Amino acid sequence: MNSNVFIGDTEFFPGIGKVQFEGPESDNPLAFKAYDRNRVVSGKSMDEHLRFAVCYWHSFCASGGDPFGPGTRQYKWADRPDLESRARARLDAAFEFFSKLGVPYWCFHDFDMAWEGVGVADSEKNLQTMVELAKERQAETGTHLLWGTANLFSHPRYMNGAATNPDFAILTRAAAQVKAAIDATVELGGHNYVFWGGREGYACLQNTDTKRELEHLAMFLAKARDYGRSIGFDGTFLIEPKPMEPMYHQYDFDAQTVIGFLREHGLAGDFKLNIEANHATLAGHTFAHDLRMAADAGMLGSIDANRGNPQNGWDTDQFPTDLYDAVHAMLVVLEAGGVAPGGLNFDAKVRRESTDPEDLFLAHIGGMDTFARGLVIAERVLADPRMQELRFGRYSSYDSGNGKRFENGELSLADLRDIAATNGEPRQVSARQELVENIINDHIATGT
Ligand code: XUL
Ligand code: CO
Repeated sequence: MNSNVFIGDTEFFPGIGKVQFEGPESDNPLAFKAYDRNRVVSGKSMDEHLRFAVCYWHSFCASGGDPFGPGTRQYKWADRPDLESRARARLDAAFEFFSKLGVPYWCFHDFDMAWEGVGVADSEKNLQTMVELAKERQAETGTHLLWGTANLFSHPRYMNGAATNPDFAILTRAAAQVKAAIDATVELGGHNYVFWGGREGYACLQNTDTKRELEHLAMFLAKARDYGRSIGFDGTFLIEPKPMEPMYHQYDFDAQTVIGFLREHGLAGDFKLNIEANHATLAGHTFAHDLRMAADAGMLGSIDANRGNPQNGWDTDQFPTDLYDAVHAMLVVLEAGGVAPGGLNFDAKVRRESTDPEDLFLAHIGGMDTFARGLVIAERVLADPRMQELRFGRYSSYDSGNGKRFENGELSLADLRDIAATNGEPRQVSARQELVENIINDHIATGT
């Protein structure tokens, strides 16, 4: 990475230099306290484990608007006179930010990086213009693309869905966008391509042919996969589960729903899951639950790192600062052997009341330090023999004898009945949940 303080013709974050690791004793808010990129944890550097990415949409497009009022942040790139110069300045600001933060990856949607044209060809041209500039900026700063995606949910034409729209004409527009976004992802060397089906679902069950819509979705994904492979994309396709919002019900409800869908339609070889914390909690799970379900299926592809607000039920996309959550997430990631070629993308936005450019740095520094700490603590928890015993030791009755024969499929239901009848009432075995929780807290308290 070069040492330029800014990219292009303007410095968008003046007064802020490269963010450095200063360690736990530092009181500099613009320094990392825990994220020490080359520190080795569990045999790999923090960078290799964490693969942090900054998302384009929340950080450089959203200005803080909510359903009750407009944006609160004044972006320097927003006062450029036309759409193209605004998009170019925004991209320069983004790469200045990536470079100063020292983050290795970024992620984008087609129309947060570019702007939508008057038709398919015009939109493709706009995206291509921005891809060329992004390619230069990637090379100048050493930032890589974790994933690209197409926004198939904001434009009013997608109000009834994209790949699951009852109107074939809309599906073709979605296909055009996905084709161009895959082209852009490949051009920029992206490691993954994401599908988040925000409008793929329904608002009213009685006016929806759910069976046909799901078949259309599977066909659409298969054709996108075929196209990607045909142009040399060898990365992972990712589905990002979310149960609701904006739709009343979304088809990609949670990890297990998506795993079942991918297996049913023969897509499991090319597609994995991008698990987002706040989506898992919206589905009534914990973040770690959906990570574990994906990991158990061999389909943990990537992570959208954020958090919700326990007091309400929507997708607040807050920066992940909850250490307990991060420890539980990293326990799954470490056990799964990592998320590469995925990473940890901060799909998170600073609060509407956080209006200084510096807030964007503080938010990312906090998220990166939280996961770095989570990683170090998770390594210790996994290395604690008590934890292994408390989890895996519970299943020791299946390790030999009849338990093993059951696992091997050698015992019938009648055989199981006979074993039960001979053995009498099984002895009670405590699950020791409180001990598990206490041990994890002890490791957290030991620090990083
Ligand atoms: C929406 C969301 C999206 C996806 C990409 O809740 O998480 O930003 O990550 O489309
Ligand atoms: Co997301």
